[in-house]
Formats: sequence, structure tokens, C-alpha cells
Amino acid sequence: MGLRTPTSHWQLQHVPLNATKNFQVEFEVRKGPGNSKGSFSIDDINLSETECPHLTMQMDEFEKLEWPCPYRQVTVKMLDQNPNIQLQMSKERSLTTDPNVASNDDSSIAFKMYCGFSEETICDVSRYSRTGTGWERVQHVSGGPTFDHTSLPNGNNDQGQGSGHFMHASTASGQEGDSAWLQTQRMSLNRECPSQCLQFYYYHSGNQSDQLNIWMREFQDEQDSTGTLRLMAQITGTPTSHWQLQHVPLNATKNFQVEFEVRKGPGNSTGGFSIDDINLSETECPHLTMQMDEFEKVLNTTEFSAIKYSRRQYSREGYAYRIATTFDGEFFIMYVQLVSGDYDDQLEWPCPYRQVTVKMLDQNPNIQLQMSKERSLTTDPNWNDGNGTYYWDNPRKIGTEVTDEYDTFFAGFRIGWNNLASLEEIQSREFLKGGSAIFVSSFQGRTIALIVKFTSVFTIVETMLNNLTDPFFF
Ligand SMILES: [Ca+2]
Repeated sequence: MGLRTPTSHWQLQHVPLNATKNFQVEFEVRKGPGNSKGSFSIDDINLSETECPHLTMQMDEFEKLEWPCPYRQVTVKMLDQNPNIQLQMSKERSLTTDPNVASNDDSSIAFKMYCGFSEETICDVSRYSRTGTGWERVQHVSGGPTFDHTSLPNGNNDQGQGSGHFMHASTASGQEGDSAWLQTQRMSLNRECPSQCLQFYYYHSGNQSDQLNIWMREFQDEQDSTGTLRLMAQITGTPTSHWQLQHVPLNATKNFQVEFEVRKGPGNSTGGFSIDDINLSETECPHLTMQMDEFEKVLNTTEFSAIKYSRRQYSREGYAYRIATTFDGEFFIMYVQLVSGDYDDQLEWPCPYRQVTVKMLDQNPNIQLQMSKERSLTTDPNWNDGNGTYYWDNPRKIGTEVTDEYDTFFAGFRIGWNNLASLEEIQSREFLKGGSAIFVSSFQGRTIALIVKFTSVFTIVETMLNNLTDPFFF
């Protein structure tokens, strides 16, 4: 490629190479016929095995366009111009274009429903039960919870404001098998590739044999009043002492509604199930969630070196991994760690170019108002210690055997970000809510980047690709 127009600032330039054999890069400065008082200078060369941003490439053919632009993800990043792209820590925000949003609506993600049960109309959800008291809109329950989730305070103050409402289905009376149903309105699908995420908080103060079942009812057409019911998730077992975040991927292909069923088990109960802050959106659910209750107390009472691990989880392709967090006295540190799993012999090693994202969740009840702390990296299969150990290699080969409360497996290197957020930042928004912190992560295939050079002071980057960011390991 050729560069001609003189500049008054250093300019960022991307050049896609598409090499298929071993290669070298050469820079040639060739004097033209005109007079010159200066020269060409270059600095901060980065060469990486990633795709270049789109706007520097020739686009041979565009997709046929639809208007209003339907459900495309746009990410705007204010670029950290650290010369080494592996050390960049850019600030980034995303939205999904919603073709149904009118100009007086500032919704920013593909969105269907939020309900914190603050209004008596309870967001037009309907409830029925054949026996028992069914779902009730309440402010507290004697068996717990004492407060709703929406108005739980930030920080480590466990005392709620006590003003909010939630939905509760008691299992304290009645017979085994009694059930209470709560159903949303019928939702219509807007996008061709269906992927919806139901998110809500629940509190379980019943017997461990009681169940909260989450059903999805899909309808063939407008005339279909019965639909087809599918069980999407079941919560049962040990009661909780905090509101718990739950994600349920739905993947509906037809118009649908969500139904929450509380079914009484054989044991005695002094409470039941409660739900609050339901969000239903046309996005993929995060793959892995780690909730740490009484988080600030943990910070105040344990050694900083104590690392908390999530349970092992599988990516869609079958890579097993877990996330971990710790606090160094000033900053929160997040790690991702490949671990051995059931599909290791069918996978490519070292794990090539998969995007891993970890997020410390802003627990604002309405997901449209959240400003979460997020970091991503791309697994580089060539990254090694110089002595033949590849950091993203099969954990059975390079890892050590560990046992957590569920399983025994091999764990590879912990690779992470040492400044996810400061304690001050964590306390400033709703990262701690009722004393709980929540971390989510995803692990997926390579995605595509778009970069727009805007001015020489700020570089605005639209990207869906994140470069390896400040990795380190112990
Ligand atoms: Ca509420």
C-alpha cells in the first residue's frame, strides 16, 4: 500500500498481510518528483496474528442491507494508545441496534422486558394456581427474604431500604405437588437467529425438596392458545441466604412466554421461593456466572492471596475452563484458566484464537443501565515460555491436578488482568449489592474487528475483537 498525504501528527496505520508462507515486512520510502522539507518516520510497529480492522481493507461485497438496522452489535472503544497492543486497556461500550426503537426511546440493547415488581400491575404477568395461595406481591417474607432485590443497597450495608416489592410463592402450607404459576405476556421474536436470555434473581427459603421450575411455552401462531411447554431450568435443593442471580438461555424459535412454577415437595417448609428483577433480552446469556456473597466481608477478613474459583464450565466447542478472582489490597484481579474436561482429545491444542471475556457485573436491576467492568483476551496458541511450554496448551499436558468441591481435574496457567477495578470504583456503582459480587464470563470463537480513525487525539474504535490485554500468570 502507498501513503502520500503529509501529516501533522503520528498516524495509526493497519495493513492486512494475509501471508500463507514465511514472510518478512519491508518499508520503502521512495522520493517523488516534488520538493520536500521533511521525510517519513515510523514507530511502534506491532505485528500480530489477528485480523486487521475492516475499514483498512477492501470490502468486495457487502451484505444486502435491512432498515432499520436490525440487531447488529456495535462497540465503541476509546483506544488506550499504549504502543504495545498486548498492554492496551481500552475503555469500551456496546449496544445492539434495535429496529423497533423510536426516537423518543433511549433503549440501547435488543430488549424485551424488565420487571422489578414496583407497580401493582406487576408488569402484566399473570398468575394462577389450582391449589394453595399462589404467587403474591410482597415486601418481605418471615422465612426470608427480608427485603426485595431491587432496593438492596450498594456496598456492604446489608440493610435494605425495605420499600420494594417482589413475587413470592409459599410452600409453608398445602400438599406435596401443589404448584403456583406466574407467566409473562406472549413475546414476539424479532431476529432470524434466535437467542434470548432470561435473567432474574431468586431467593429460596423453602424446603430443599421444593422446586422452582422455569418453563418456556412456544406458540405455533396467533390462534394457538395452548402452545408447547418446555422445561428450561430447575432450581431446587439447599435454601439460599442471599438473592441469587440466575441466567436461563431460551433459544425460542416461535413466539413464546416464560412461566415460573413453584412446586411443593414432600418436606416441611417455613418459607418458599421468591423472584425479583426479571430481565428478558434478545442476547446470549453469559456462559459462566460466579456469585460471591458477603464479598466485602471476605475482603476485610481474608489474606489478599486467597483466590476464589468458579466451578468448571464448558465452552460451546467443549473447552473446559474456570474463572477466578482475588483482591491485592488495591485492585481486583480476574483470571481465566483452562482446565481438563471430557472433550480434550477432540479439541485443537494449544487453544487457538478464542475470545475470552470476563465481566464484573454492575448489578443495577435494569440491565440497560448497567456499566460493568469487562476485559477480554484472545488465546494465542504460539505464546510460550521459550522452553517448549505453551500457555494455552492442553491442561492434561502442562497442568497440575486440583480438586474443588465438585470434581478433580488438571488446571493450566492462570492468566488474567491485575487491575480489573479498584475498591473505590467497585463501591461507586452497584458492583456490590446486598454484599454480593457477581462475575460472568464467555468463551467463544474468533470475531471480526472494525476500526475508525477519528482524530489524532482520540482514536475511536468499533471492534468486536479484543487483543491480548495485560496478561500475567503466577
Ligand atoms: Ca423489586
